[in-house]
Amino acid sequence: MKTDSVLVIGANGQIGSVLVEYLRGIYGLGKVVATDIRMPEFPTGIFEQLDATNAGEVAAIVRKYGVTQIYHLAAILSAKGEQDPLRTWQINMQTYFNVLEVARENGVSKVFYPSSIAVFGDRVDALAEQWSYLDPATVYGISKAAGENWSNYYFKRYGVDIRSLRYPGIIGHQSMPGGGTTDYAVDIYHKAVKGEAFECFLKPETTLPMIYISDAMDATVRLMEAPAEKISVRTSYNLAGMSFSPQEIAQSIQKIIPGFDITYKPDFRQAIADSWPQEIDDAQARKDWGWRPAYSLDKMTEEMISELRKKYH
Ligand code: AKB
Repeated sequence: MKTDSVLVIGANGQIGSVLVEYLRGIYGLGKVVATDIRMPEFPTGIFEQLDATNAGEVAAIVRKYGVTQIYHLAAILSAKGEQDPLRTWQINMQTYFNVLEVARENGVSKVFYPSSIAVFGDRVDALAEQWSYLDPATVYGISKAAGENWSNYYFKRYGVDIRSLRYPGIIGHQSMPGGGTTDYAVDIYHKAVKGEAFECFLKPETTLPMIYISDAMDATVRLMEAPAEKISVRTSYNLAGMSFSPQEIAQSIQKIIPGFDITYKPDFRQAIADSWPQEIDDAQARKDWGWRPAYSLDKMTEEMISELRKKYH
């Protein structure tokens, strides 16, 4: 049996595929166990197929590798979740309960739970504060708000050291998101670099909180490495990178690709975006564990375009 391994559940996803490499860079190739419901085409390092809705399978992997930290990234996101609300609830909650129980029973020392800006709803106007009211409009948001409260419960009742961030929309060049409302902000760069026009499913002025993938990785590991006494929020920390609208990201792209063209055809995702705040106050994260984002919209645009040009040209 190996010991002191870090388990990533949902390793093929937008965040998981980048986080696995990031964690391997920190802890070593042999210390990070990547898992997903499907095997990737070209697995690297340790990779196990895992159906996280199956408690026995999760427990077997934890015991096989002597797992001491779990990053639980498997979830159905906001837009896709609305197509089948009950299945979304069942998958998002069952997988998390399996993680919570396996952590409690096996003395897993730390768990990372990704929450989302989707926990906020209509009661929050433009700016979401750390303790703003949570009235999520999507089943994904409801499951994340519930997961936050279960995290707090397992910490208080059983002492499981669970840490969590409310991720804004994450933008990165390495992987594609799937099923989210903020996904347009990744797709738009791919279209721009390929020289294609982009049809946006949100209105031009819809401002949402977003973060660049490098900042998201830094925040995640910074939170997980912080001394326990610095963690004052055991539900989930607000996290901010930047906020922008589709027309602002298009203008940022046009500074580098002047001929880039965007059109707008809002669909059902507009209502989801309208229920979310435009800005996030992350003062508590800054105070408790020294969080600071490094990327502005233009800095992110420069890096996204330069990385995607390497991929497509
Ligand atoms: C989504 O759009 O559903 C996600 C999120 C903000 O959690 N990217």
